[in-house]
Amino acid sequence: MREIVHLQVGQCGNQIGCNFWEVIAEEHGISYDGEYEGDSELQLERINVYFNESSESRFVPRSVLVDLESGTMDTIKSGKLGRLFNPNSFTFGESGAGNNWAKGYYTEGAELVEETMDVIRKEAEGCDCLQGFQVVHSLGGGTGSGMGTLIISKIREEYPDRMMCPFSVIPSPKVSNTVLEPYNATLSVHQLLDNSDEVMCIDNEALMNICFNTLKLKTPKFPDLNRLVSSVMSGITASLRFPGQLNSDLRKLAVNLVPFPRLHFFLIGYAPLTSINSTGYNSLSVSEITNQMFDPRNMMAACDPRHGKYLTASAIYRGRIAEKEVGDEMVKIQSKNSDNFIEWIPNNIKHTICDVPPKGEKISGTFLGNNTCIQELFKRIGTNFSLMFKRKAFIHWYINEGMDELEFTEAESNMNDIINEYQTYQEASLEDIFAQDYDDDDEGEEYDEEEYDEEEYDEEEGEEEEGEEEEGEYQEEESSDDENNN
Ligand SMILES: Nc1nc2c(ncn2[C@@H]2O[C@H](COP(=O)(O)OP(=O)(O)OP(=O)(O)O)[C@@H](O)[C@H]2O)c(=O)[nH]1
Ligand SMILES: [Mg+2]
Repeated sequence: MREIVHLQVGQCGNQIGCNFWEVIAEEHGISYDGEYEGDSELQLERINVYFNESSESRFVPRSVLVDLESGTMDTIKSGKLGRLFNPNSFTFGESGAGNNWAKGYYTEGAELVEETMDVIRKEAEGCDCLQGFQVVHSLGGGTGSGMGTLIISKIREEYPDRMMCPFSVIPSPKVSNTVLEPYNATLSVHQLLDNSDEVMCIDNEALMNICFNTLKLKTPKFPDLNRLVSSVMSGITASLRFPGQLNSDLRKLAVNLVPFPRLHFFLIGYAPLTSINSTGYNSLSVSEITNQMFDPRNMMAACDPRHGKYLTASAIYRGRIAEKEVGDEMVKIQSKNSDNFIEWIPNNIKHTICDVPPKGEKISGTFLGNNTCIQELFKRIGTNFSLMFKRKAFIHWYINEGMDELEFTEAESNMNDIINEYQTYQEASLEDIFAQDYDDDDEGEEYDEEEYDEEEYDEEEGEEEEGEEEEGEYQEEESSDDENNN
């Protein structure tokens, strides 16, 4: 089995993480006591991707829960999921990171990280064929961002060939008004650029907009935002958790979505978006679901895909849907928005169908896009970072934890670089690429470097995936068994 180790760090990470477990436990027929009470073989077929089966045939989430304050953990333990998690999978401190990334990365977090790594190692060692890690955390506070990215870098060191897939919550002044958030988020993005393979960007600003404008909630709270996140997380992971027409894993997802190693920050979306009261009342057609999925209003990052270009995209459908119907819709949406797709990556939308629909819906769609407009998100944070950093405001809090000011400068310029890279690819036309092939000496430097990286990346990912894509469905299903055995 291709197992995933899940981590949830800090308050936000733990709140969203628990929502995720609630949703997937229900989808797989697992009670909050860890007993199987389901009614379909499909629920158990790939259950090992996220759950360990204990000797008393209890199903236990392969989850590591971390926070620098104990309050979050106490709430979980006394809540409805309290008995679901393994008691040994909680690691926590007492003092918190007080919104300070440096406390999470360099001081308080560094003290706890070895204990956490022990728990992670134990989970990883228990796996038959670990495919990778997913981490849920916020980039705005101190623990999820600082300690979260510290854990990510430690995992990268120990498991360099496993996939790292963070679900990162991006701060917005519309949701919280902590002044240090642009610092914490920029320092985190600096880390995520190097140490992760695919980042699902969850932007609190967009979640808030969806709650106001689409769900018509007057005073949205975290549970409302988190319900949106758990729908999309359940959608993204559906093709990993259930057998489907195309079996999928974290690496295949990345191979198809990431054309250049640094450009791995995804726009995610979900359809149908319904408030809790109207779940189950609407039944949409595949065509309506598709249109909603590609609608900027359904995107969970406050960036407009019409301002950028899709390098790649992936659509995950759930429910009993015919392959042909989805294929037709994909062709339609791509030709309708052809200006929006980069011309030098042909066939850049992939789709998968998972037969099992989410609870309360007949069909649903989850969208993953690698769109150059994600730079708008980085610009929003980067601008606020620079405003404060110019005057060195609040820097002493970080320096006091032993951090060097140089790290701020590096993080700022790394963020600017990634913005420029997205912009360069957005503007690159087919002609530029051909012109560049013939013109090695001037101007080509940046592309050359990227091309080199890309080749290296392909090699690492192996030829198997590439071959599969071309050979189509049957091959893919067969070869996924091979993968399980290696
Ligand atoms: N969507 C969502 N965002 C949250 C939630 N809780 C906190 N946030 C956001 O996360 C950021 C604050 O991070 P937290 O996760 O509370 O902080 P932490 O990781 O516990 O770190 P410290 O408390 O500073 O040690 C802010 O941007 C909040 O808006 C949540 O349940 N859902
Ligand atoms: Mg906290």
